Amino acid sequence: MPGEPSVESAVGSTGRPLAGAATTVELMPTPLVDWLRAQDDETLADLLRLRPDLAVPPPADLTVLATRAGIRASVHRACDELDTVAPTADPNDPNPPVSSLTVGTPKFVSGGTTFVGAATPLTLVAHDDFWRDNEIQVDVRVRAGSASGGAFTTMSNGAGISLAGQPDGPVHVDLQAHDACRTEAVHTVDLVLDTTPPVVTYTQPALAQYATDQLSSIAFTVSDGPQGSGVASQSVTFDGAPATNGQTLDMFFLAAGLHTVAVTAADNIGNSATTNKVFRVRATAASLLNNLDRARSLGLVPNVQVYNGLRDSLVAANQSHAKGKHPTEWNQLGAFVNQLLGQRGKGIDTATADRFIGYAQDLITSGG
Ligand SMILES: [Ca+2]
Ligand SMILES: [Ca+2]
Repeated sequence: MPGEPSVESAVGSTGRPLAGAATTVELMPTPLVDWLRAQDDETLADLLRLRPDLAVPPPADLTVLATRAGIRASVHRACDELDTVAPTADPNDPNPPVSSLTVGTPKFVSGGTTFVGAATPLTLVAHDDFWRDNEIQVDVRVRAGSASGGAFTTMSNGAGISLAGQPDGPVHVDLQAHDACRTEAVHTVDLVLDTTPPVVTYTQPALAQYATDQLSSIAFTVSDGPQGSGVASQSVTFDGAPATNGQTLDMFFLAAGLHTVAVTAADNIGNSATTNKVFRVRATAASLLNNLDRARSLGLVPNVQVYNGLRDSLVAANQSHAKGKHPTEWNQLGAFVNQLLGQRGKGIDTATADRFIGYAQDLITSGG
């Protein structure tokens, strides 16, 4: 407007403000009233013929005319009639608006790449040196991957952009702000959408079922994939208790039945998932015999008569198993259970006896 400062911001080749660039403010070199005074009568007559709104009521002088021509409604009326492809250089509105995208949280920036999640707010922000923010609109186009082209959608300044339905990976948001007079050059904000938690791959335990004399371990890798924001955290539990990657799983110390390794991993956007690995521990007549010998060597069966009695039952059960005489095998395992019930806490450690009782009962119940 005449007499008011015009603001000229340093801009890059794309039309976007250069981050950190100095902004210079200077007075318009020629106020509109001076420009009007410099025109001949014919030019002024042309102006009033093209802009009849400036002539009603008749302006008292050129100062009134200049003031009237500089009010917002008047500039709007003038610009509405412009060819938007080649707008004229209206001195009241010399610059197009400048738009950008405000990226909320969760957000993760790494190596110049901005990762966002499904819930990350993306908000249009546009400013102009003549028009108010609510008088600016922004044309928006979202492209996934290497897609090009597509239609723009005109949105209100301050509106949110949704990436719903876009696949994970690179997403490009094309922006073009426009006010009543000027249109910004299209520019692009590059994002990477990450809505997927890291993937857990178990290498151990590898089997669905282990005998009670076997060993395994907890071994896994976690990856967020080539386009993911990266693994931010990971933790593992075994049967609900804290565990570690690489930890040995010694079935001798585990109860019969199902056991669960659970790895919880989150990426840098906060996508998190827990991946379970479930396996069963089940005795065989042979593994029970090995378990008993190991318990003896560990000092858990201090009474040698008790050890020999238990061992006789298991040797008999193994022989029946080898002959395919399973009902006889189960009877001998039943005798083993009764011996344990009679000696638990006496001739054999209580916890070990209870675990062996569970092994034998599970074996009988499963018909193994
Ligand atoms: Ca403008
Ligand atoms: Ca991810």
